[in-house]
Amino acid sequence: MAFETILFEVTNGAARLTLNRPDRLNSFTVQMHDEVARALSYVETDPSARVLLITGSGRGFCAGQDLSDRAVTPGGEGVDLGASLDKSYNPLVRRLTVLPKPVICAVNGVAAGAGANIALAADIVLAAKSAKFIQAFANIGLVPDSGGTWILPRLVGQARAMGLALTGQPLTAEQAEAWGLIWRAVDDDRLMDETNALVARLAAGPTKGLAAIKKAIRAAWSNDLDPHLDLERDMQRELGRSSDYREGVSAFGEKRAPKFTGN
Ligand code: T3D
Repeated sequence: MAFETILFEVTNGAARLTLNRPDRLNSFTVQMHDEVARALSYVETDPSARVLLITGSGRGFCAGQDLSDRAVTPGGEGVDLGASLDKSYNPLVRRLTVLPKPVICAVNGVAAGAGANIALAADIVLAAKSAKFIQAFANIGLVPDSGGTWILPRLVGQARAMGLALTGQPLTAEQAEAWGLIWRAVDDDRLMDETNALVARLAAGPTKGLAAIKKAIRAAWSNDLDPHLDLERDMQRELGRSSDYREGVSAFGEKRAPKFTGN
């Protein structure tokens, strides 16, 4: 696959997608959305890709929408940004959250606007300590999109969600970790080593079981306990028939590391 705005490879069980417009802090254009969508289609269908890593090149992770693509002037016409969300941002967030494989995001630098919320749509977020999360939307008269107004109050509570969204103030990676917005803030020079270790661990994991964990935890946002217990039962029933479960139990008994195949 040939790409111009992203880097994409699948090696050792892991798909690695790098947003690659560093001069524009990896902000999204129509072309970049198209290329990310094509890469995601590959990850969705290729069983050899058992985990997806998303990161950015250069000093930023992603500055959201490329504003130079929005030809608006103070006295001019407005634009239908809902169409952009329908076509690009919402499908991307939906696909990341339902992908039956773990999505890891390594936030290497500033994550602003939709860039912040696409990062937060990942299942595990690691960030360099120098990175910042900015709900930049209020600065340009918009509402946090890409799931921002949905995920923020759930992860950090209403008071902090309101503060972040209404002021657009940057949140440091360390504060984001302390608030429960992300998994871990790590020293900048350790980010990719720590991310790669996590990616390797998950790529060698019991893929079906990991997919079920992801699905169950995400479903918990909207389920009552009773149906959720039924969901766990149904998942466990299916996983009990998987070869990775049999391998995991056998390996435990034999005091060796399991060799999961993802089946
Ligand atoms: O439109 C729709 O489809 C609706 C959906 C919207 C989703 C959204 O994401 S809306 C929010 C869009 N994003 C922003 O408003 C963020 C804009 N950027 C910034 O506020 C700042 O750049 C940052 C806080 C992210 C980083 O600041 P700083 O000082 O570290 O870097 P900088 O100097 O501002 O940016 C570096 C370069 O990247 C600069 O270009 P230059 O001057 O070197 O030629 C800057 O213009 C460019 N850049 C940064 N963000 C964007 C961008 N260019 C286009 N679009 C951007 N979003």
